Amino acid sequence: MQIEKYKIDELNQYKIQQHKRRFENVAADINNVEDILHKLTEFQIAIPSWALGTGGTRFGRFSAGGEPRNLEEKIEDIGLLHKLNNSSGAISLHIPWDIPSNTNNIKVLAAQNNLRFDAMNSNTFQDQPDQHLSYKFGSMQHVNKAVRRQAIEHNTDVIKYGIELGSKSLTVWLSDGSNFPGQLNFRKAFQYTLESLQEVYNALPDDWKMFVEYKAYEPNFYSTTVGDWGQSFLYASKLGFKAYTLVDLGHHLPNANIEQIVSLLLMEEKLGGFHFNDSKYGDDDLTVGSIDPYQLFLIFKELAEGMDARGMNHSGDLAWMIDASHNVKDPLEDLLQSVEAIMIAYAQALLVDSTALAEVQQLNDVVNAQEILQRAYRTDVRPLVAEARLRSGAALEPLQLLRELQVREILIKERGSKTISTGL
Ligand code: LRH
Ligand code: MN
Repeated sequence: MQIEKYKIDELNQYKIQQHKRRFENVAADINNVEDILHKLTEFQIAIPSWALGTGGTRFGRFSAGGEPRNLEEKIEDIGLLHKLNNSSGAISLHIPWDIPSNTNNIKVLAAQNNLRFDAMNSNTFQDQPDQHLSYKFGSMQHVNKAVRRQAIEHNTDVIKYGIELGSKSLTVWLSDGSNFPGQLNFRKAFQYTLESLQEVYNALPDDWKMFVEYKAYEPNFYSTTVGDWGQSFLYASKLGFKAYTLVDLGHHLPNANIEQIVSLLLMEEKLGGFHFNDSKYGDDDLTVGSIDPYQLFLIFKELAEGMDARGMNHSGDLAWMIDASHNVKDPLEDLLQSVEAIMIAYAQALLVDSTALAEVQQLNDVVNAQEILQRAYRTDVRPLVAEARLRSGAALEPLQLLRELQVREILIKERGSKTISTGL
């Protein structure tokens, strides 16, 4: 399904007076508004190919209908999101869920939808029907060298798909770990995993990056072999300059200070990118900013400050990806809300007066430090984010337009109400 440009212009025309009033009102107090709008327009977030259908839990899955039946339809759905907000200009594939049937056709279709291929994701957390050896007791940590070999070969195959598609990075998330004390020799598991990752690292093209994604628990519930930022940092440091850590917001133990982790990984030049989502308890994969938008703001404040400290390019030097699943929301509406929440947190972070903050920190003026942060956080930056969309030809109100155009109803007519998309 395509959204015609005139449909976007039509709704924008209807909303323009109200928007201009709100934009001029907030812009009046911002001296670097053009710089902020430029940064917002440049900022592109990759959409996970595995999040265009409804997710589920072991207790149930409730299909939304009209779900993409293949990679082509997933690219069309992300193209549709990108048309609406012009901030979703990349797709992150998961192999083997998204093996391209015809690479050239897939590249042409992605280009027609102004999409590039972000990080490729390998999968050694499930056994495939034609698979020789099981990953039941892990993949790269496995005591059996042949299983580790199988996992290494899968990852090098994923790199090959990525090279053909124009991707420049590989995300390795290993579900490896143990469920019971005594089940695993932690040192051997680490060494086997490091040796295996090293072989995959050595297969990377020169201009590629490898992201080592950590996670505290699930599916293993006693130990995880890449279980926290420290372990991921250790692997990435031992592997080489092309290896980085990847921060999935839902992969921390309760009350972890993620913004502090981000600031240190960035300082150590080992922060590769993000899987944005939100959570109240575990790896809930909820809509970004739906549970703790203040934490998201604090993370972006550390990102903006840390990247500026190193003269980094905000949009291109880190990998910005969403990793969420949708149990009760329409996947497209959920993703539009997630992108909006990320853009809002980024815009608020760009409003932080970092010079004034540094001064009050030097004075240990704790009260004013909070005032400076919350002045930015409490600024309604939605008109700035909307103005950036307007200037880049997208919709002032993407979610409203998606609903008014009855996109889900049309997709159900085109694809059927029972289609199930590959993914979690
Ligand atoms: C693991 C994870 C990983 C993906 C998977 C879909 O929880 O975050 O990034 O491979 O979700
Ligand atoms: Mn993830």
